[in-house]
Amino acid sequence: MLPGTTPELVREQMAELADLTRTAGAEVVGSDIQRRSGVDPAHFIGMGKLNELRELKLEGAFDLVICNDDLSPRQQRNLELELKIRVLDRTEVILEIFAQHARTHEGRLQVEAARLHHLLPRLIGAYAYDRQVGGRRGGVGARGGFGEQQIEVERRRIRKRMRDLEREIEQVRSQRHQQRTGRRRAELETAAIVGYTNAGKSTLLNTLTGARVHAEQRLFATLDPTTRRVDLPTGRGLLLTDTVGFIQKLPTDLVAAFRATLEEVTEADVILQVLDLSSPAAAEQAETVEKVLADLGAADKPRVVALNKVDLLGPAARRRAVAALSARYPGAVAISATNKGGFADLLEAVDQASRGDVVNLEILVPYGREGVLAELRRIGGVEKTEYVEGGTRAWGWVARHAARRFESYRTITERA
Ligand SMILES: Nc1nc2c(ncn2[C@@H]2O[C@H](COP(=O)(O)OP(=O)(O)OP(=O)(O)O)[C@@H](O)[C@H]2O)c(=O)[nH]1
Ligand SMILES: [Mg+2]
Repeated sequence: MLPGTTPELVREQMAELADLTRTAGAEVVGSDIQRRSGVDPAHFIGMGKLNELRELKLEGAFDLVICNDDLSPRQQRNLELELKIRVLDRTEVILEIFAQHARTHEGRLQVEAARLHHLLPRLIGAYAYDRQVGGRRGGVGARGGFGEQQIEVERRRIRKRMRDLEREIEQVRSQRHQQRTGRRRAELETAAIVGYTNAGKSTLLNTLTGARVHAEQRLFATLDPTTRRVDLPTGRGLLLTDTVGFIQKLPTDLVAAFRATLEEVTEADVILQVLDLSSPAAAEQAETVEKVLADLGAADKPRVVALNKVDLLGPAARRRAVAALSARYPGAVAISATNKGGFADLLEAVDQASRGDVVNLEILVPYGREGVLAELRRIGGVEKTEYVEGGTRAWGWVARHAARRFESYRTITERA
């Protein structure tokens, strides 16, 4: 624990690290926190702590050490040499989980790129490329036996693989871009569901749209984006995308590698932010999400905040939690993604936030051309209709970029 953090924050981070560790498939047998004024450049922890760990290790208490902060390649290697076991940091545990959960070609490419990027500066003798990339588990591979020359060969091989991956990921990006352009042509506004991992994003997509994205009580259940259409109360359709969750200290390697996926967030018209209100760390998680959104350049997009999992809280706890977050997010809507509580208010808020740059229309639709009105309902809104001689007069609105579709029916152009 370093100056600038509080014991509560460190405890929460350690609890989360334990969750990450279990999700990655390891068992947590103990944890320890050391208070220091600065990290030890050679070993990260102090010599006294290192000796303690060495003794515990001799007693056979553990066979893996995971550090909550990022270790430099040198610290990691020194610790491994001193303790003679695998030493990982938080980033590597997250990379491991991503590697296990990547299902699609796109997801796998991105994870591999992130892992290689992370591995390259750590390729110092103790690592074998095949174990790292070919084997299911990351971290420490075969020990010793690697001369400088061999390492250089490995380095070159990894750099080449990284260039190939970069090219493939670029292709994935342009495919995604085309898909988005295709969706744009459908003239529907888009919203991206974002939030801390395990906040309930996939559950929300599923209950709102009938999608069947895998949702689970584990971290980073979702890596690949899924887009489905949701019908707003007015009948307007909106495209909703669920994607990878955020976490504090999200490895920068991952953010860079997942650029193709995260563009779903940057390109969305609206951000639908899901917060797990039942988590004691809800406020910190919200801060993390703010940081990532700012990094992605998406912090200023129109946003709807959903305070999820209210069903897990009693009335008093619920009031307290809602009050605590409403100061930060005044228009936030309390919901339960599992039992659809609060969905009417949520959809209303999403409807308002996703109207974007709209123009009001007054159109006259001849009888027999009712499809035009249905179209206006689907991509915009109809506020009032009146049957007159010659057809139906309708007042409504539509996104500016789609207004020309109704040009030939307009009776008054540009009202506001
Ligand atoms: N009680 C309750 N549980 C919920 C609610 N929403 C989601 N959950 C549970 O929370 C867990 C995580 O839900 P997911 O939908 O997978 O969360 P996510 O945000 O998609 O998580 P990642 O994809 O892992 O980032 C699951 O076990 C859900 O059943 C809710 O409103 N109430
Ligand atoms: Mg999910």
